[in-house]
Amino acid sequence: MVIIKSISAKEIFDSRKEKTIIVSIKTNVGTFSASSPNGKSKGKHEAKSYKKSLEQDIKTIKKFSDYFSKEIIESFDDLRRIEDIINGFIGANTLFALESAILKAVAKKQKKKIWELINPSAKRFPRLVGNCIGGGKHSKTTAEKKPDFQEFLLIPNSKSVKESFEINKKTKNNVQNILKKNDKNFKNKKNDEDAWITSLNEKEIFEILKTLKIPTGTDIASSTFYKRKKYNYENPMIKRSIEEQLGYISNLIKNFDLFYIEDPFDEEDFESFSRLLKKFPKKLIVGDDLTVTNYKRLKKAIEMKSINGIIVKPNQIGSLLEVKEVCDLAKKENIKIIFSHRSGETEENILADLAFGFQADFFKSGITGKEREIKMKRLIEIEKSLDK
Ligand code: 2PG
Ligand code: MG
Repeated sequence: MVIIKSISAKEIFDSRKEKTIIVSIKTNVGTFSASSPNGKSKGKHEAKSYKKSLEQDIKTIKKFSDYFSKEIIESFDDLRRIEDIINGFIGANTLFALESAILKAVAKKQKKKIWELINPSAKRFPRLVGNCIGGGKHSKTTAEKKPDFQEFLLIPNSKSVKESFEINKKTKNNVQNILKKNDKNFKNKKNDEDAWITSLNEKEIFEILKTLKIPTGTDIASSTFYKRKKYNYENPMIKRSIEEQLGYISNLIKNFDLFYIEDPFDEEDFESFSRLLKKFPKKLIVGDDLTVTNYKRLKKAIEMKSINGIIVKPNQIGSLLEVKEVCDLAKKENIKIIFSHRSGETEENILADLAFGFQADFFKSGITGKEREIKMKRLIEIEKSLDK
C-alpha cells in the first residue's frame, strides 16, 4: 500500500509559456509529481482550473498536507478518499495533478503500469487524431487572415499507433510543402499546438486535405466565433445563422467526406448537434465544449441524441473518478471516446496511460512538439510492451 506523507505544489510553465501547476507527493515508496495542462478555447461549463487562483491552490495544498499524512491508497477507487478530503477546496487542474501523482505512486508500489490500475485487461489501442493545420484562437497572425476553424485533423487508420504517428509526421511535412505553393502568405510558422499557420480558409484547406488520402476531420470550436445568434466568419467575412451554419457544415461534410467533426455548433446548442447527427449518423459528431467531460452534460447529449463521440480532457473536470463515470456512460451508450491534450501542454505523459486504461477509441495529442510527442511515445511504448 501507498502511504502519503506530505503533498506540495508549485507553478511551472506550459508550452505556451503560461503558468500551470505541478503537484508532488511524498510517500513510503518515493516522491511522485504530475502537472496539468491549460486550455485556451475553453468550454463555458468546464470546472474552474483553480478554486480562486493558482497561487491560492498552491497554498491550499500546503495547508492540507497534514490531513493527508498517513492516508493509505491501494487502488484507483481509493481516489475517493482523497476527494472526500480536498474536493471543493481546489480547482480542476490541481485535483487532476494530485490524483495523477497518486496513481504514479500506486503503480510503482504494485509494480504495475498506470493503465493496469484502471483496466488490467485493456487491449485495443486508440486511433491517433493529429492537428496538422490550425486557426481560430490557437493561431496568432498579424495582418493576414487565418482559418476560422480551430483545427484540421489527420486521422490515419493504420494497424499500429507507431505507424499512425509516422504517417502523421510525414503528412504534416508534406502539407508544409503544399502550403508553400498554395498560400502566398505562408511563413512556415506554427501555432500553439505546433500545427501550421496559414492564411487559407477552411474550404481551401479541405481541398488540400482531400488530396492526402487520409481520413480527415476538424475541430470547429464554433463557440469561439458565435456571437448574437450568428456564426461570425472572418475568412471570408460572412455571418451565418444557425440554420445557415447547419447547411454549411453539411455541405463541407458531403463535399470533403469529413470523417470527424468536433463542436460544429455553439456549446449550448444540443439541438443543432442532434440535427446534424441525424443527417450524418455514420460520421463522428463530437462534443468538446458542449460536454466538457461532465457526466450531466453527457447525459443530456445522449438524451437529445446530439453526439456519437465525446472529447475527454481530464482537467476539464479534475476528478479522475468522474472521468471514469463519463467513460463508462459513453461506452454503455456507444459514444466514441476521444482522449485529448490541451492547447497549452506540459511534459506530463499520463494521458496515454489514462486513454489506454479507459480504452479510448481515439487519442488527440497533436503531431509534433515535445509536449505532445511525449504522450504519443508513451502510447507507443505501451503498444510495444504488449506486442508479444
Ligand atoms: C480543443 C482544445 C485542444 P483548448 O478545443 O479541443 O485542442 O483546445 O485546450 O484550447 O481548449
Ligand atoms: Mg475542441
